[in-house]
Amino acid sequence: MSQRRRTVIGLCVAALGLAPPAPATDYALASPFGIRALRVYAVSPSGEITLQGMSSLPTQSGRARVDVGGRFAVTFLGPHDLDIWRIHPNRTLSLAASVEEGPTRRYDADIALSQDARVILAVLRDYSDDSLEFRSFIVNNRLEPRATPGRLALTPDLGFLRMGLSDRVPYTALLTIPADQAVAVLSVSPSGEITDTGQRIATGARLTVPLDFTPDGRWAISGGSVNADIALFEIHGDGTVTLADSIIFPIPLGARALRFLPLDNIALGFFGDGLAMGTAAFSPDSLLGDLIDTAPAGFSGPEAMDVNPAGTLALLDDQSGAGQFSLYSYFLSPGGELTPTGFTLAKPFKLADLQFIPPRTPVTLTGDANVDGVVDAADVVFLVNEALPDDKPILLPPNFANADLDQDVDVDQDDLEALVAMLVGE
Ligand SMILES: [Ca+2]
Ligand SMILES: [Ca+2]
Ligand SMILES: [Ca+2]
Repeated sequence: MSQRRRTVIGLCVAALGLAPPAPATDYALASPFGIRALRVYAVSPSGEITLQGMSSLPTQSGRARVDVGGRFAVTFLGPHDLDIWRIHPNRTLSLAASVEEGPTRRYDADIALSQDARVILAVLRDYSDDSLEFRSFIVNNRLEPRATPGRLALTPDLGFLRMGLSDRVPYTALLTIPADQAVAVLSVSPSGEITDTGQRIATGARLTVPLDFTPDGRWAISGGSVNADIALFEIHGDGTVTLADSIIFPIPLGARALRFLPLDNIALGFFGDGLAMGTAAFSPDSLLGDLIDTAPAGFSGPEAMDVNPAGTLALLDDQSGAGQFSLYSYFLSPGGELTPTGFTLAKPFKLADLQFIPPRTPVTLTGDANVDGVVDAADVVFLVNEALPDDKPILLPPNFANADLDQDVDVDQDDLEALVAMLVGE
């Protein structure tokens, strides 16, 4: 293309306002160990980290999962066992719902949120007989976790458990059983019925890193400290799961935290004993490849790390001094190179989990709940049938954005009344 023609196109693009948008500030939800408030940190495009806000109520240490639509987060082992936190448009947090009669408090537990944010799977370990109890919940449009009749009990040879939930099949749950050097495969139906498929995948490694999934739910990674820094699993369309690949890098002490990057089939990890962040290539053809790059970190064993939705920044929690922990930010290139931004934020506590909050799905047409391009009586029918019954799962983010007419991050009777008023021209 000629320079002149390129300039003309450039001018047209500028005139139409189609210049690429400036990078936006990212927000990350942080769950500290101990009984503390949840935090939201802002990370600027240059990597500067600031405390944006805190929940008004504390929660107890544990995993925090964030909805793909950026509408809510779920925490476990809280004062009421399972809490759902509404994420308001200004990124403040408020408690939306709690499971008050949750499972009896036991010491070891984990929680998984399906990739479509509709199903929560909780696992609790009972130390009296070393059994596991699984329970499922459906998240509805008022952000309430509705307990389903789905239950399952297992008594495997236990270790420190990690559980994740893929949208494949749907849904397929992977449970790492470090003591067995294995992964168990469970099946969860859209209505929350839990089945042990009986599949046990020998990994030859004690996997202790929380599972992460590609957006299509097909690939999962975990990792550990013996025989596999990264283990890659493929979840097939028929519900079977295979160990596709595993890899050890010449870095001490294995992986502590792993994430797929949203770009270019690269996985990011925190490896070693405070040694380094690293990136590794991954592709469906060649599977796990070489370590691409490393960058310095603190000197502890962090468990909290995440990548922003654009795949341009990573945030890591690590020990940084006597009794001090810091958040570190890194630039990520499309090719997987890591560069410290130079920005850190010190704090006196360690994080159990860290998750970037996905950007809010934009409203395409206010009131067009069924997303067919028009606002009419069919949207009233859709709300009445698909959104308002308490046992219906939360709408997918594009439907939810259009259906939440009053923008208070739920779809309820008020939204239905607003839609009806809009249609009759009030
Ligand atoms: Ca419609
Ligand atoms: Ca609403
Ligand atoms: Ca409301």
